[in-house]
Amino acid sequence: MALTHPAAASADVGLIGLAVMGQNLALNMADHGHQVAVYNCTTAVTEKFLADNPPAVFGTTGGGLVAAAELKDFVASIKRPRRIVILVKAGGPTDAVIDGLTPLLEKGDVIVDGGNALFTDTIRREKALNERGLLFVGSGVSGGEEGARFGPSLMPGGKPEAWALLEPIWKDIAAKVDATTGKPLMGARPGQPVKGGVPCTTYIGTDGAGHYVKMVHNGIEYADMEVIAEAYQVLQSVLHLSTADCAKVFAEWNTGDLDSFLIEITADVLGHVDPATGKPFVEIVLDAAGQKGTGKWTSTSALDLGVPSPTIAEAVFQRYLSAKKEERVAASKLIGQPRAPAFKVPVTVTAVRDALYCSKIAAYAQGFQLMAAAAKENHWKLDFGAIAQIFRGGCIIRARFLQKITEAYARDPNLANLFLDPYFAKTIEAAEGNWRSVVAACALEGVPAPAFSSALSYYDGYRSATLPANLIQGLRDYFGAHTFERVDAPRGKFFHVDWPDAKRPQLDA
Ligand code: NBP
Repeated sequence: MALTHPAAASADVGLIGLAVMGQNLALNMADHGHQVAVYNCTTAVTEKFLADNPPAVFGTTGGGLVAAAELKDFVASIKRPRRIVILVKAGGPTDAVIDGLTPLLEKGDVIVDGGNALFTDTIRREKALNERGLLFVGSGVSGGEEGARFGPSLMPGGKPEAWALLEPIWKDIAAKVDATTGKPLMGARPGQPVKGGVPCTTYIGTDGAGHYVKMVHNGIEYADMEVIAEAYQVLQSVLHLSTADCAKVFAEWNTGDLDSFLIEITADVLGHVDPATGKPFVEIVLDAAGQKGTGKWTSTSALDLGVPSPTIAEAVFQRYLSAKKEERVAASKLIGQPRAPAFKVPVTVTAVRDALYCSKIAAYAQGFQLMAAAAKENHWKLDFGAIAQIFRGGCIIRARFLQKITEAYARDPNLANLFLDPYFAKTIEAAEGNWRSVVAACALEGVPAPAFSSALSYYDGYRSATLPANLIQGLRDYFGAHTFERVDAPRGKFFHVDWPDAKRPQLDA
């Protein structure tokens, strides 16, 4: 289907990048009554997209698609001030699209980057575009293909005047949740607008705030998936459940506090049978996890800001370890199986559930502490209750328990850590014994559970009035004269001991 010239200034919004996310977001906007001008670098992709989605698809919604083969015709077809959403590969491709677009735009137009950009890139791009009189929004888009099509969670950052231009469309297309319960709401059929409800989008903050929050969302997602994978491994390796029985356990868990998209699809994936072999699908999938880098970015940011986020980082490291498949296979032959433990710690399915839930709370506690530190560093005013609420619908980490986070920040907007909120404190108190039993059983039986155990150590470290860092300070003062503070002197006053010189050269070596 050859593309014709669209009428000048006829489209409400433009969208560049017709891969998975772009196509689905364009259809979502059209479903909500918007005329969407679309453009893709490879024109054949645009032609096929239009052919696959003729005007009849949108019926009487008033929405639809127009397309141009040339970027200048695409730009001319959009009403001013123009709103142009970019959904292309993050990094170089995003810069290339912005560079091509900028000379064609006019003062007051807004570019919206919906890709997974690194927040520092977003800050740089916004500054450069603002200097040219253009507006820029870096918006996290979560929910994958299905979310983009029927309601994603959207995390926009930029100038308030840029958000004001984007807000009506973003609120139309975002997932919706019930205002009181936070439960996701559905339309009468997929694609049909939801009546009422709170849209899963809110203004996050200036410049890179939206992409920062999306990055931490992804870091939490890594941890969430790792703790689910560890629960599956404990069910298999410690409790010796079949894959089909594991699927049933996850389906059961999905009816309680763990009710979430990821637990629901875990039951589906574990229950799926490979048609070619008749085996459970997961048993034919190679155990080498991939990644696209947002978990690493989150962990790097945690290291940069000095915020302990071990469970998120462990999730990233465990993916790296999983990817070393051949080395692990060789090591398993050389090192062999763990020795039989001197004693056993009894573990139940409920104990595994508790370990999963507590570890998940720890990962979210880390993610929210990280966002708080970044907000301070970057002068963003983040509303954590609202952020937890926009995660309730549309996105990959959507979960019933996020409502508890919203409620926790309603009780105390300055909450230092989720562990300090009465609901979470009580929940962990009730489940702590089971959490410890699972971690102990894994250690005794040689089953790796790095997220479960690092989350527990993080919890124990956080609630410890004293840690052995006094010894670390003593050692640092010994070999490097790094000084130390005293427990019986005011904070910020530093001391040093003249250690015996004789031993210092040996330690330095
Ligand atoms: P991809 O990330 O696979 O990007 C493909 C798109 O980028 C195509 O439209 C391609 O055009 C375009 N593109 C490339 Br590659 N280089 C280009 C260039 N130099 N100039 C212009 N266009 C270029 O697509 P996606 O999976 O739909 O993701 C889009 C964005 O959304 C990414 O930033 C991604 O990280 C983010 N995201 C993805 C998901 C998800 O579940 N997939 C979820 C949330 C966010 P072509 O057709 O001409 O090659």
